[in-house]
Amino acid sequence: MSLERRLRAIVGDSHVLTDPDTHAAYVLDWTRRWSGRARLVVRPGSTAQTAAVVQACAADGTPVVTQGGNTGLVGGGIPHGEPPPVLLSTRRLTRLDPVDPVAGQVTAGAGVTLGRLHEHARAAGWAYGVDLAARDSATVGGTVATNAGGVRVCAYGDTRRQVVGLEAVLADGSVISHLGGLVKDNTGYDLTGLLTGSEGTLGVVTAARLRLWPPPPPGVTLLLGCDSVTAALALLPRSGLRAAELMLAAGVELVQRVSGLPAPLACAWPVYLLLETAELPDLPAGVDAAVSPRLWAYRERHTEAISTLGVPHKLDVALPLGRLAAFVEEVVELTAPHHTFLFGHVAEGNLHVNVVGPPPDDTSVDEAVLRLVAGYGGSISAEHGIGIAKAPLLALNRSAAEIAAMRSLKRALDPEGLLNPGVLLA
Ligand code: 2HG
Ligand code: ZN
Repeated sequence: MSLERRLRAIVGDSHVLTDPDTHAAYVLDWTRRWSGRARLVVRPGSTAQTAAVVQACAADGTPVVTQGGNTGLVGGGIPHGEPPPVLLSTRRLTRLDPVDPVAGQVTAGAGVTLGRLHEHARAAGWAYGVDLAARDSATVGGTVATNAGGVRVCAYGDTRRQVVGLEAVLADGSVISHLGGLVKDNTGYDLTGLLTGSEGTLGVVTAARLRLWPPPPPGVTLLLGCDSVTAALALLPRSGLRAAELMLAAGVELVQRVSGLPAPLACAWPVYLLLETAELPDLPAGVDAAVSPRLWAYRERHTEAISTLGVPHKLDVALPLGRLAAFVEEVVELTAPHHTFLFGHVAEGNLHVNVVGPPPDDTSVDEAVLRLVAGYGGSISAEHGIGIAKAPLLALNRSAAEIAAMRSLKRALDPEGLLNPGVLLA
């Protein structure tokens, strides 16, 4: 039986998309920088179907690229390479169990969006610790597979810190399931930890057991105008921080132009710091500040505003905080004369360097920026993952011994190299 017929038998005809005209939403990423071709798109509706799909693809020798909400920014969920892989969409894996009020945990399917998970947790008197602007499309599976960060890392940590256990399908179609919710469980290799952040290269995440938090009491959102990045860093409160986002004048002005929002403060500043804190922090006299939750729009609209200028080169990096200001100056110089926008989760030294100007397939600016980051002792991927975008540059951050160990793990769990080939390990 052909692979297509086999898959139709597993998931039903309406969940196997073979007409390339129906593939557009799956084979092009949000930024329009990464695109590819899929042999077909398959949308399993359960873990058992996912396992059968992976098994059928393995038997056929056809690679599988897994995709959640297609909000990734490093091409990790976009099909690539020859022969065209099967694209496995996890969006129908929408299991969402009742919140366990004793443990403060919930089990969610890979296809549940972060927005839905937040609502579900809130309705039960809890909060989920990962939040990001793409919350209504980004899925549990995608955020676990990429160990997504977002705007709450300074309060709750990254996705890895929320994951108590996982269910996943391995390359041979076997299912590993560890959803019991034990927070102390010292029984051998931490497969949950290994699969979290593995970007679909070691298995297909189908569900996760997630930690929840007591919802925080109402806080304050404030925007501060600053003379410099150094001045902004000095204003970071040492406690009670729920979010800390840095923006530069170019980005804030672009957001105003594109969205029609008014200037956020009495005058324009070179640097802006958006803070969410438990209570109003003590500020030095004379700081230009505004207080309102609506100020989030200036930050959350950066990504869409930048995309109106062209296809951005998105470089998600982290710097040691003490070297952040110097890096900002140097990277702006390095990327001139292109349009460069810098913003990000400053408490973790995480900057999003967005460069618009170079053609999408020209990687020279990407490489120059990432080499600069490595020279500063920084990370070439703070929260978006490696994907296909940064796979050739992994050695900037990881030693030959580390990469060899990663390759051994990949070979052990996916000997035929069927899962997300080319992602993470070039
Ligand atoms: C954010 O923080 C996302 O808004 C996207 O990580 C960053 O668009 C980007 O470069
Ligand atoms: Zn971010």
